[in-house]
Amino acid sequence: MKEIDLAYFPIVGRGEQINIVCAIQGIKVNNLISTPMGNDFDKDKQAPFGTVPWMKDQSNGLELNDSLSIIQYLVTKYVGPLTPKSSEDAALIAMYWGWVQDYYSYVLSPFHDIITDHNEVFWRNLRLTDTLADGGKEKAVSNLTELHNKRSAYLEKLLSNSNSTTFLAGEECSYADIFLYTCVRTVQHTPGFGILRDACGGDPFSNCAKILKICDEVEKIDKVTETVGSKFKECPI
Ligand SMILES: N[C@@H](CCC(=O)N[C@@H](CS)C(=O)NCC(=O)O)C(=O)O
Repeated sequence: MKEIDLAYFPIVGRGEQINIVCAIQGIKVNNLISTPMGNDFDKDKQAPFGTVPWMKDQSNGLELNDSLSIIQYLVTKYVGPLTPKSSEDAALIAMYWGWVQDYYSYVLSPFHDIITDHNEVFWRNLRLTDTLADGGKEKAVSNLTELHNKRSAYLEKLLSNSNSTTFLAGEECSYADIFLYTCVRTVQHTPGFGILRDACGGDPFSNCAKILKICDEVEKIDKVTETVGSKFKECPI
């Protein structure tokens, strides 16, 4: 039985990459909407770290509460197109996924606080004090826009300098490409990230031809577009 319960929020965030990975690997997903946005799952009581994504494998009861551990488990346990072909590939894919995870944590997540008007100081790692304390929302948007430009330029430069491959770690799409894709399209299309698009005068990735090309390649995979549907336009973030 290839079936998991997956608790997350009704946003693209860190959850949609897992839905896409499952669709490609042929794993059925029972989506649970977590508090505070739904009542299928209480992240503060049921997730050991108090965060989502959280998953439970129906076949063996394994519970995981971290997105990288979830994805690596799924592509290793349930062999399919996204299973790395060698130890070297596995390491490179995890490294590129790590770039996206950092970009998410340091750029997208603080933007979420601004977009959703979140003002609880101890929400996560005092990040509100990093981005909002000195100068308020306007300064925070300007700082985060600069950080977005810096972080995306590093990846773009690496991709431009390295041998040109279709995807991040070679000729085959990996779970890192999928997370890159969901984050880039979130920034380009979701209503909430209009704030970053405005700050950039249009597409925040317009100077990132290599990154955009990879996203276009990911989008050619039917299971990706079938899974995502119209979420980039409909989800707030
Ligand atoms: N390292 C974790 C980070 C998880 C995380 O911060 N999740 C956010 C949503 S994307 C969350 O649960 N925020 C609510 C909270 O921290 O209470 C992962 O990648 O799974």
